[in-house]
Amino acid sequence: MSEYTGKEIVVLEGLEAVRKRPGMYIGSTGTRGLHHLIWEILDNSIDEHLAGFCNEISITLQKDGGVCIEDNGRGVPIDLHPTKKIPTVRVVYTILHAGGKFGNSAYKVSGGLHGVGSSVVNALSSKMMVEVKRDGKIYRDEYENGGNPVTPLEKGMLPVVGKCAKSATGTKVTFYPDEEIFETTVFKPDVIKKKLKEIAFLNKNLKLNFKNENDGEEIVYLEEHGIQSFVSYINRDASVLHKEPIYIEGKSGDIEVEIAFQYTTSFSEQINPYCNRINVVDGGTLVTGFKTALTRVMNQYARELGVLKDKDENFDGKDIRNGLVAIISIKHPDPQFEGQTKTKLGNTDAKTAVDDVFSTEVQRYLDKNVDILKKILDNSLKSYNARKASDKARTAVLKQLNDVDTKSKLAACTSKKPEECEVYIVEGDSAGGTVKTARNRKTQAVLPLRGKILNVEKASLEKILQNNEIKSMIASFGCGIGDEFDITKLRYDKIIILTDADVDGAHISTLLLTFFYRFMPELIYEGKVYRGLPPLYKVDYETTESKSSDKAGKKSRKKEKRSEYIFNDFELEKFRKNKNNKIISIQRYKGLGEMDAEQLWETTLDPESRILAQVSISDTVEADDITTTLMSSNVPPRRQFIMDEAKYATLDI
Ligand code: 28F
Repeated sequence: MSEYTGKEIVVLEGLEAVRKRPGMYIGSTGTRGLHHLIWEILDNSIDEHLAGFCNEISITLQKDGGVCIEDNGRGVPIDLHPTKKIPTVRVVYTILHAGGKFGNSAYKVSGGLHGVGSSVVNALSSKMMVEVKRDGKIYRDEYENGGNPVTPLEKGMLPVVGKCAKSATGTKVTFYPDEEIFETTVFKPDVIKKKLKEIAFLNKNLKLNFKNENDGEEIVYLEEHGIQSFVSYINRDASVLHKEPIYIEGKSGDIEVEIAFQYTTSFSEQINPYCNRINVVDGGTLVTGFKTALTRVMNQYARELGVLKDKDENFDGKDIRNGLVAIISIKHPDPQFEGQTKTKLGNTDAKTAVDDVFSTEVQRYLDKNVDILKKILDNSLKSYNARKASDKARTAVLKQLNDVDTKSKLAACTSKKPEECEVYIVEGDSAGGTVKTARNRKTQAVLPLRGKILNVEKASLEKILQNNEIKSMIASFGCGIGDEFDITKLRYDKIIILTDADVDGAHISTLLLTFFYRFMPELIYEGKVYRGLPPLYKVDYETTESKSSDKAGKKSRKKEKRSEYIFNDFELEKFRKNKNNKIISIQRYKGLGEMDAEQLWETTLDPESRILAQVSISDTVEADDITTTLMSSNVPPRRQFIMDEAKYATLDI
């Protein structure tokens, strides 16, 4: 693009590339990629908010399948672009990499794709409209079939399509995702609402209006207290050590730091770091700075207040973070995102900045709130003591593990090649027995669990390590636990949880997932954990439908008796509505125990015909949300969740 070659060619060269390889720009052409389109447009409005010119954004899902996003910022400039000789707004929307985020001081702190977003969305849309309000006039540009401009220019300028108040500036974008590109063009309101809630927490006082024209739903997201409310929200069902999350803010050099944190009575820690509103899930320097400062400051207080005596060792960072829920949000002028997924912050100055701001401000706060300080130190001391005790217990347990291995109820498989082996964790001894008979002994191991699993959210590490079911799992997986966990030692390629398709089963399965998530999270991140989905019904029926193997045109009208396994109520309903089938009997499986070995093999064990749902965590907030919701002592949300989960397990196949 070193010389001016005519706008059409430039447009096609840039945007064609996006249409050819959409995955490179938005990740995928599935639901995730589809929603990325909204995030890209939204990012531009948020940048305008960060620059200080926009405090309201509206997002509308239209009946006709389009999405409309409007902000009250300055409006994308409509003047003639100095080198491209077309209106700047058209440059922004039709030329890849056009955008003002490089070297523009107003855009110093911003996330996203550095402005390539708008043109990428245009490239992947069958139709797009942009309306800009500036200087009391409304301008409009329109594009079709992947970003081709269809609005004639008047002396190189966009036509004015209306008037507005001079103060009413802003940008409105409406787009229709291209059905030729996307596997689906149906947006999920829940995904969008969750994102908007997060955006509201991270941008206090930014008003976000959501409207779904398909069902009339309208929601306003506005968080006056930003990340402080975010922490309250995460802890909404947890029991907390102090009522309000502590809020810290400050600046160190060019870097703005905001931290909100609150202690709960649980045994886990959760730190969600954001840099320029981007969730850096793998942490990095900003998290290191926070942890270092917190450990130093708290140990200092513990000495001053005599919580730790001269002879005592310092608190470990982990002791101090037990039960901690924190959001760290920094704004950095030049963030370096590292790692394969670019989700780790690398800037060393971010560590110093967070440490500086946090240690100064948290001391200022805690000096005034000694009651809270004491509660935190007491909490640290408890986990310090528990750790000392469990270090001993852990060594003892790890020593015992080989012992457990031979004694446990694990029915091992004969193959020793992890890549072909799987272990079924089965609810109950009786179902376990059937699975043992039915399985492929070479590659399928079975670990029956008795009764309920310990709720690890509510128990100390010492207790957890004494629990027999948990010991058997650690021993059979072979890869240790917690800090000593080593996934390369895992003996199985798949860990398959097999429970009854009822509420109890869903509960057990969630307790198991909590255990994995807390102590062996890599298992989940690496996609090793699955849920086996046993059928709910067996239907015997008579059918007049011809078999697919029949010769074309020669439909056999002969009645035939057949039977079929059905995995959920929705499928059963569909089956009932099929006029060709006359149902003779429906057997409802109340549990795995009701199936014989052959049925169990066919429906749940045979890799050719079984249905497995891979357990994934795409987002730590959500995962933790689930575990905290479940494990809190507050009963109603827990029950609701288990029911939802049970529904999910039978429906989402
Ligand atoms: C619904 C989507 O995209 N909003 C945007 C602005 C405002 C400016 C801008 C955007 C200037 C030179 C590119 C206005 N006035 N909403 C949006 N609002 N882009 S995108 O500038 C873009 C750069 O090249 C803007 C003064 N400066 C910036």
